[in-house]
Amino acid sequence: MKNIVWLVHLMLPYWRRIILALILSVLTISSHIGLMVASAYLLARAALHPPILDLMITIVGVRFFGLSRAVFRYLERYVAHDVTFRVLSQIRVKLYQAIEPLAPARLKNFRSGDMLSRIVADVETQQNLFLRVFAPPFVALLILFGYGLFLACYDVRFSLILAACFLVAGLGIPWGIKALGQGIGHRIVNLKAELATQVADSLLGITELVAYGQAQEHLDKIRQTNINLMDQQRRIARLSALSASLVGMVSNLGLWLVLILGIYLVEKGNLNGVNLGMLALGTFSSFEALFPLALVPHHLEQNQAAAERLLELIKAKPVTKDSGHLSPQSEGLDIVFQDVSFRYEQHEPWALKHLSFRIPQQGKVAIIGSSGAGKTSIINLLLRFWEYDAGRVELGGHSLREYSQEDIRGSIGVVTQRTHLFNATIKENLQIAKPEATEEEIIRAAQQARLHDFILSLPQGYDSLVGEGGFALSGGQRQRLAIARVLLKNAPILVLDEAMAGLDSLTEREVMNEVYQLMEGHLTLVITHRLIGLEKMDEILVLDRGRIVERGTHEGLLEQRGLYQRMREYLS
Ligand code: DUT
Ligand code: MG
Repeated sequence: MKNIVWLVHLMLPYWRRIILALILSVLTISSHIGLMVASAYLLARAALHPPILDLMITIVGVRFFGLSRAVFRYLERYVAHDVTFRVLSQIRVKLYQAIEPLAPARLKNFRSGDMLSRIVADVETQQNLFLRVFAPPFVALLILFGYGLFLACYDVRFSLILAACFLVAGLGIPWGIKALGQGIGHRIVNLKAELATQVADSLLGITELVAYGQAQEHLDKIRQTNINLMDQQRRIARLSALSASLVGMVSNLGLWLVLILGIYLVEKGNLNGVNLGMLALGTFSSFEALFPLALVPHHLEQNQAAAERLLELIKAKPVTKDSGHLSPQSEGLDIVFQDVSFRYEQHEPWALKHLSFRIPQQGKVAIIGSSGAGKTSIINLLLRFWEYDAGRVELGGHSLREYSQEDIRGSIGVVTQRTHLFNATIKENLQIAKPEATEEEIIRAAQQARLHDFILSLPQGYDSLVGEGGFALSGGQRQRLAIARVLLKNAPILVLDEAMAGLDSLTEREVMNEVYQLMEGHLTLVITHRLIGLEKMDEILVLDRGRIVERGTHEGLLEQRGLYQRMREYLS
């Protein structure tokens, strides 16, 4: 229920349009009733051959209702959908605002297909909320009340018949349909998510699936989920058909009851026979308001299930609190880690244990160590993607927590281990770092990353597309694009996490020299497996299982004859 309250809350700002949509909806059905009533009355009166002038008003009525019904229907659809899409866009904005701070720590447990399904399908499901859940009962009630009053002018027993039919078709049938279709709404929402997850997974891993001959198995799984989803949808279709025929039966019964009562009243002289057909047909057409009611519980269930999944994202708390207001200066930034311990999840082993080191303002520090030693974790803390459990991290003399997260990230240029390139042009991929960059700046950054010549060799130059995830480029070219990107950003702190992976030694040296020259006077943190260019470092930290096991300059470490020396020997 809580999730529906949340959705209603989002609808409240549009209450004027909502009321307008409801009024238009009532007017549409009223026009339908009016058309039937006026036509039946006209036929009955005309059969008695009255002077034509007597029929004039009714003829105008028939024309008016015939036209107004179409006009009101159009306006009602227009306004109702307008409200619906406004609410959907509200939900999308709220969702995006909630998701952004969750990345990457909280989102790693969501599968990408599932996320996609939440963002697309679950949001879209909410378009039924007003159109198929909230509006129909209101409209039905207003019609019952309005037409009930009209009938009461002739005999109150007509109104009672109408009320009884509305009660059966508006409450009884939906209740029965709900009992028959218990849980289908939930299952449909979950199966849709499952299907999206399986499809997204297979598409992302299609190369591996084909290479390992597992494509057919995956296809079978997707097919099975699809069959399950179709089963549920078929059940809904069946229930929908059943409800339509039941409501149809009730309407016909209502028609008959009104006729029988009418004939009785005409015989007793309490009702003018001319009105008989009009009352019966009017009653029959008032049941139009009842048809959408049968599936209200089903749609409500589906809306609730989808809203629950949306709220799960919206209510999730980011792992790091973004409550600081400081903004890092462009100079004088040093980084201090003081006895920092950190793990990704409780009960998991520590990724970093009692880590202490300092990188001075203009210092160059390298972190090396075996895979899984915790090198990337240090950067995750620095960028405030994760929260450290103990100790203190300082930037320019203030705790990292005192800064605004956006500003911290603004002052750190980072090449991560897994660079993401967008399926756009090379230029656009570079402009992410600096949207207002000039042509010259872009070219200079590409030259410094030793990428310019390659780009020029492409038929479209800087306007060449890099393909999905940058797959039209080689691994080393992707990496160099990432380096060019970070050079373009020109942040006071530079962090390179395995940035040179995939580059041949010669290019690596060239790029590194260029980068070091540019970073002269800035703080640089380099993570590398390759142990190239470490002579230039002020300090090298050797990490092992989350602890610093050796530290010193290149020469100092060689003299220590420890892990560093062994790693070097092994490489050479
Ligand atoms: N870890 C997690 N969850 C994550 C990321 C990492 O539990 O989301 C664990 C795996 C590993 C440890 O933390 O045991 C350290 O990981 P990190 O990525 O810091 O290792 P690395 O030194 O960067 O390794 P590599 O050289 O392979 O990149
Ligand atoms: Mg790493």
